[in-house]
Amino acid sequence: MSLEKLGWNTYFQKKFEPYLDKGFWAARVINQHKGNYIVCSEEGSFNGKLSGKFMYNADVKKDYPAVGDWVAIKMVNDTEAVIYAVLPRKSYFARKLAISGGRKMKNGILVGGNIEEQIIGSNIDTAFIVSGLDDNFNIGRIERYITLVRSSGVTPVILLNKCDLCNNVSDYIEKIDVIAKGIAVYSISVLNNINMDIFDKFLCCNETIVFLGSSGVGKSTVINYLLGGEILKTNTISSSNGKGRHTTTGSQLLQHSSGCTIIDTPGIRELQLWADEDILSESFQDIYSLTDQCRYRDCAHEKEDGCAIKTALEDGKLTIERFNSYKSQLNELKTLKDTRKCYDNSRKNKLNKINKKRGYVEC
Ligand SMILES: Nc1nc2c(ncn2[C@@H]2O[C@H](COP(=O)(O)OP(=O)(O)OP(=O)(O)O)[C@@H](O)[C@H]2O)c(=O)[nH]1
Ligand SMILES: [Mg+2]
Ligand SMILES: [Zn+2]
Repeated sequence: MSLEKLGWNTYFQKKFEPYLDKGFWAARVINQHKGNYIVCSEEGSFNGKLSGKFMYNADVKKDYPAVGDWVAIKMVNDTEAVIYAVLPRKSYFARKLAISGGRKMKNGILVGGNIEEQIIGSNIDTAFIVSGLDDNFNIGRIERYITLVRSSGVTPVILLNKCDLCNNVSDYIEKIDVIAKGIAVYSISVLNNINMDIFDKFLCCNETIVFLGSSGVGKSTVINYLLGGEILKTNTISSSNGKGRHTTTGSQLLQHSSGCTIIDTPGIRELQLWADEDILSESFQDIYSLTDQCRYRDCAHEKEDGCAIKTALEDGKLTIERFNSYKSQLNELKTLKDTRKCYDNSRKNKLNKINKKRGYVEC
């Protein structure tokens, strides 16, 4: 298997230089379950385990290999390898993950407890945000995925699947156009083979594409179609509540005959954002350009005279749903910033204590 067909390029080549001529091989993580990894290299696939030193140095979840990562390995035998390092990521998606008690949901945001970044997939070029044109359609959720993708510097593409179940597709596309200016939107039906040729331009050698979206929208079904076989498990939607059961339980990287790599991800029930507040100026460009026109710089967009947001809401140029989505994401990212600060401080204290015990001096 050539490394190029796994997505290798000059960026990773450069990052691999410290490992060259030292008996290391470059490999890509294609599957991960707890402490077990499957990695793929020029020599084939191996079950990978982390080296003792790696585990000793890894501090937070983000330090561990994730699907899509390039790693430096040494082979033990025909089937096993040891992972020594993760090469710096070109891009990655992370969501907020609760890692300890004391947390609760408040207005849809996870607050309290300790949190960490959980990586869903890495080294990605294009992200397909999939939504079903059935009961699943939720504009607020698509807006959250857009923020997630944009904050990773990856190109988003919106896929509205199951257009066979919908007779007013153009209404949905119009709704998307309002929230996703400049992002390509396609309606498809994988079961009825409608518009499936849109993928031709995305399946390029050396590129990595990922499918994101809630459970049951058809991510694995689309990937099976592209791969030309029933490679991934898919499932019918439970008839009682119209919601998909979680069929895919972990991210997985697959290879397409074009040389493109495709990552399938599990549906996320409540996507909790992990990003900096600044990213909202991209996801909500329309709102930011309105706020620039408010008379007062510190306008709270409530009762102030000369508030451009208020005028746009009255004129129907901005919908209240869109404005509420913006406020809720802003609130969530502000809360995340505060929680991260507390968490980083407590981690720093813990590390200092450990280092003192080991005899290191804090500088
Ligand atoms: N009507 C219709 N059903 C579809 C279409 N695409 C997928 N489905 C059905 O949607 C259901 C869920 O598909 P999956 O591919 O398992 O969904 P998923 O997004 O991978 O779900 P998770 O793995 O749980 O995240 C299956 O029963 C599919 O047959 C489509 O274009 N039209
Ligand atoms: Mg799936
Ligand atoms: Zn205002």
